[in-house]
Amino acid sequence: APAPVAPQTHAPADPLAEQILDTLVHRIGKDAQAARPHDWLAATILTVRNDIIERWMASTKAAHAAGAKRVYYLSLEFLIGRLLRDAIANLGRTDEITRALASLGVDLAEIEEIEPDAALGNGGLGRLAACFMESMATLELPAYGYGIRYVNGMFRQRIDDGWQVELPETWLAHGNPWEFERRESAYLVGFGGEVETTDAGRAHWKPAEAVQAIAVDTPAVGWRGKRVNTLRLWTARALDPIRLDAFNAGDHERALQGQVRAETLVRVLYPADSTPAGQELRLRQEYFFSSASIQDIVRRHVQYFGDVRTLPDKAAIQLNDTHPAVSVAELMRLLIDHHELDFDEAWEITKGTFGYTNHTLLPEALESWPLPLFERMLPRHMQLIYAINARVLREARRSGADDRAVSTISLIDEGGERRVRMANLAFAGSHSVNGVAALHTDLMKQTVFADLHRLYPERINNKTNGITPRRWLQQCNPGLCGILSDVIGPGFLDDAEKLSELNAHAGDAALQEHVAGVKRANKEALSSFLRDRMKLRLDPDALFDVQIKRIHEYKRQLLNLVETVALYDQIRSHPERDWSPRVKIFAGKAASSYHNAKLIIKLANDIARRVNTDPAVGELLKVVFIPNYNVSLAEKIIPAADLSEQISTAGMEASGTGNMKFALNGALTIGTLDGANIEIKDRVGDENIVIFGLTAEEVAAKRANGYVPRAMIEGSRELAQAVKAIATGVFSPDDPHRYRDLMNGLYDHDWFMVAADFDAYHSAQREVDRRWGDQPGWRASAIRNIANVGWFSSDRTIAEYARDIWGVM
Ligand code: DL6
Repeated sequence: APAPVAPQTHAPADPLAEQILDTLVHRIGKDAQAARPHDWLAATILTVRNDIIERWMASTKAAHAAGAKRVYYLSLEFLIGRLLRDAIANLGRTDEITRALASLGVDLAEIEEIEPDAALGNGGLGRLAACFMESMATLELPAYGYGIRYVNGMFRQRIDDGWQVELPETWLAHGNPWEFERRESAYLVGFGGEVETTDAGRAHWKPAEAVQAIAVDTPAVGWRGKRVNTLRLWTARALDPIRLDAFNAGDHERALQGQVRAETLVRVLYPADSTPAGQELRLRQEYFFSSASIQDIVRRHVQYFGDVRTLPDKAAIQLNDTHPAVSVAELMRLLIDHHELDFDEAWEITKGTFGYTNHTLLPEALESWPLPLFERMLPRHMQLIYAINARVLREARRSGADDRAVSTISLIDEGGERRVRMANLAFAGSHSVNGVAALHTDLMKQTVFADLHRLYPERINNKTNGITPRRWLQQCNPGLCGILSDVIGPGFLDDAEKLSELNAHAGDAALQEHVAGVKRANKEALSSFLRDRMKLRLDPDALFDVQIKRIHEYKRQLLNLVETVALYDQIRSHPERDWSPRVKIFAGKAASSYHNAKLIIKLANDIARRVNTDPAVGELLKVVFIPNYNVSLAEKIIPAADLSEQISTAGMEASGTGNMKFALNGALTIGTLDGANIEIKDRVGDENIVIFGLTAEEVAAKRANGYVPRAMIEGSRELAQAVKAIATGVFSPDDPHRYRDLMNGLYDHDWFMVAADFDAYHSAQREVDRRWGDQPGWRASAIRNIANVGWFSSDRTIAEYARDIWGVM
């Protein structure tokens, strides 16, 4: 535990310091002498919160008074990370709070570091939702995020002997001063049971089981505190938290069973990320949060506007991937069974209200549920899905679709075990379906949604992702931000596209020197953090080459590792060459059931152990796998990166958002023509990015025409040697066969084209070495990256959603 902060004994003169002290005493119940850092953190948050609450209430009132249309962003993940720094920076109060705390003998930076990282997401999709919350408040849109308040969230990753170990994340252990439980906003969510027909001929669902969803609200503060929106996360409670009859009869477990079952719903974020979930609990979670959210939205609408039929005029609901797709059926159920609308009218309202964002084309990640499971858990929804399907298929037939097209459009997958296709449900029930980068959107039209696109050609549109420049530049890289302000003025803080004014200064030697100075300071800070945490010594003058993201075969950490082995070999064979020292940094979590991803983590650690202790390479090459990648860690690593690895198999990374964060912090990208890399390249220019490898089209053609990876491997000396070294246990002498199957996979099928892209990647890395050797050129490129990626601000993305999909701007 962190040591107690040395207390200041005299009374502070600063009124804000007095407020913090007062909060410490009266809300936390400690005095300055007894307070530990966590107490100071809570007291600071509670004090700042007062300011936020006032703005929050004003924002809500203003939206009501204006009768404004509201945006509802439904997402099973919100990877919000820490909130204190974000909130006070957006309120413009960082200096004032730093001073007040200092007068109390407390260091703001120190207490910020102990704020738990709210890890309520897997990766890009969840972090995007968090950036969107901030941008929606910044653009002053009345918006709510809806999700689940996971008690443990994403697992905490520990690395034991190189292997990933998953531990529960206890982010709520010290309480959560940011949240407000709203007991009055509680809804019943049913499961199972049967559907009866009433005397009036209406369907009446009688669930076998019900839990209570209770709202827990967290404020989302926009830039300059102009607006504060609500992130409403649901927690679950049993209707009867303790069955006293059972308890008194001595059956204590049965007495508490209902509560345990309810709590299970909100315990962990199902750690599936592009791998098959297939678990009943996941479907229960999806319905639980969708039902509570839709009930809340409809209740609010009826309360303020009276007539449920005006819903599309006053509410825009965005489905963040298919996880909340059951909301389409839930809204239909409420409109038909509770508000007594007929099917046609309900269907028009539903389509007018929903928008759906697709985030992946990986077939295994396109959610579908076994029909018997779905029907057992949600019998009324199943009836409605059949009715929706009948309507959609009629429209398809009328438009001339043949049997093949009808079977891919169907909401029910009839090939093999019958399954409910959630993407088709979301597509059918939405007036807008968007991809998250230009290539991804094109591929949506050409592949998974080709037939649905032919049927509803107006529906698919692109909204290239973005990131909030507040967290990903201003807060994580204050040094760089200060320099940019000095050169082009602070206008870019309000409009990130103004960063382009830097282009005129990219060749300025003094600016290059300053930007490089900040980068070096950030690399020193990261090195010192890693020295404390991992007992590792890194050379801040080396090229910091970084790949941090979820571990997945399509993201190709393996390509990077195989190339690292090839480089290691070459350095040893040719020590006389002029190698630029490199630090290869990896971090990321693997889904707990994803064998190969976990093996790739072990491989990174095995390579690190061997390379880092080999005197033949000395400081020329170091390999680091940093455990427990999360938002806070990204905030430390990204500002220190020189090179950003965005090397997915073309056509497989929907967008990527890490690519944008690195470029904004002055790293050059080495990447494939995939996802948003393409749009980054278009903006920063070919000479400021290093692109390599097959295009999406070439990957598809290779797969279709019988790709033979063995021939590729045997045809490349570097690749063959590296693969052989890994396969024969050079890096795993304790278990020489550990990587045999992983390497055989490259020989036999190599679905992710590691072998096919290896030579191109290896040459691209030598091109990176060449550019790094020309430091003025590298620095100018770094500045051009910063200057030209302002467009990737999530403010721009949200403005496009608001204008084109939600109709609120
Ligand atoms: O759109 C956010 C993010 C993209 O940047 C990544 O490219 C993409 O892989 C990720 N998709 C998912 C898919 N999960 N599901 N379902 O996380 O979305």
